Amino acid sequence: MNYPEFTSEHKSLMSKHLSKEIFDKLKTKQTSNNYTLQMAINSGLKNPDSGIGIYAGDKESYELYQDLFDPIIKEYHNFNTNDKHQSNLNVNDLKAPLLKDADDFIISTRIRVGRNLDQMPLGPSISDKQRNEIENIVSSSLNKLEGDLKGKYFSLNNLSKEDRDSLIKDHFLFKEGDRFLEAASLNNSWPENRGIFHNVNKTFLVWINEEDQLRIISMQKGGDIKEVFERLINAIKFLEKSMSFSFSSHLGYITSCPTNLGTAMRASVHIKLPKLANDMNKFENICDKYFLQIRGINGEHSESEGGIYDISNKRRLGVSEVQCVQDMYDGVKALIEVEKSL
Ligand code: ADP
Ligand code: IOM
Repeated sequence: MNYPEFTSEHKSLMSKHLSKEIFDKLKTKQTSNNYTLQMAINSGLKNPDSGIGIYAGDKESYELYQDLFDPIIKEYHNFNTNDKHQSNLNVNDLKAPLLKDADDFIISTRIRVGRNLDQMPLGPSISDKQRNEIENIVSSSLNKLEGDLKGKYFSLNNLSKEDRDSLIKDHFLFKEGDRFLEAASLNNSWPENRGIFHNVNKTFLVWINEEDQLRIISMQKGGDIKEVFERLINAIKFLEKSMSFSFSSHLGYITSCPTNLGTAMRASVHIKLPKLANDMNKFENICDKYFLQIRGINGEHSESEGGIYDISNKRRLGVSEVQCVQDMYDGVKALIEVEKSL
């Protein structure tokens, strides 16, 4: 492979940080799972509008291709090569009383973490057999849940097209045919061994074998952020009893996309901010101040509709889970104050 010809269309952090010198140093390496630099950067090359444009195929990728991953991690998370990650899953440390008038603005709250099994390579380099094993391990553990979290696992193959579409439309299920994941080999053998577990009222969900092997999700209508966080913590603790997740003291939970390293947490609200939407400069400045990211109404790479936005924490590495949720809560509180004043 020759050094890629990046054009002004390439917006990703990968295209920004992949110099010819780094490329030449890394281009012939491969991890013990045969994951190469070419595989890692394919998504960003095929999709110039990628935000990051690079995926790890295994934990080892973050070490072997460190010359490229580290500056990307530094820029996205403000996290240095020798820094240590920290975790805090104590809900009592979160300062998030119900916001006044929250339900006039917040439509729903969702907090998810990504996880990958310790003994497996990451999604971009797992085999069909390993994907099948992961589905069996995770779904059989989830099927043992009792109480509020009790539910059922549905493999994509056993869901009708109609049911799949309606789960996607209602924001419960990952979308199909994502071109970023496709180019990262994350959609290989689609839809085999992918699926969703959910409890009866769909406040607790787990996606299996999408961008990460598990996306553990707690969500509900309205703005009770603490309740959503508490449910998520209970679910994580339950799963940790029967499986061990890939983790390092430096990078925290290991995920296929470097944006998710650390806590792998995205705490978000769907929120109506039609007045702020008319002044995107002001909107973005508040989001930057509180370390927030703005997404559209159908998740990453989608547009807003009707002045409704998906607002979430941007920092995930080097800050604890409590801090991720606190960032979102503090920022959302500030956004609501400004929206009310306009
Ligand atoms: P992820 O959150 O796992 O990074 P996406 O950004 O693609 O992935 O979002 C996945 C789905 O979750 C999308 O349908 C998105 O609209 C939905 N979603 C995200 N935040 C919320 C929320 N606060 N309330 C309801 N749905 C949400
Ligand atoms: N997490 C991942 N889907 N995303 C950051 C892709 C990208 O835009 O590069």
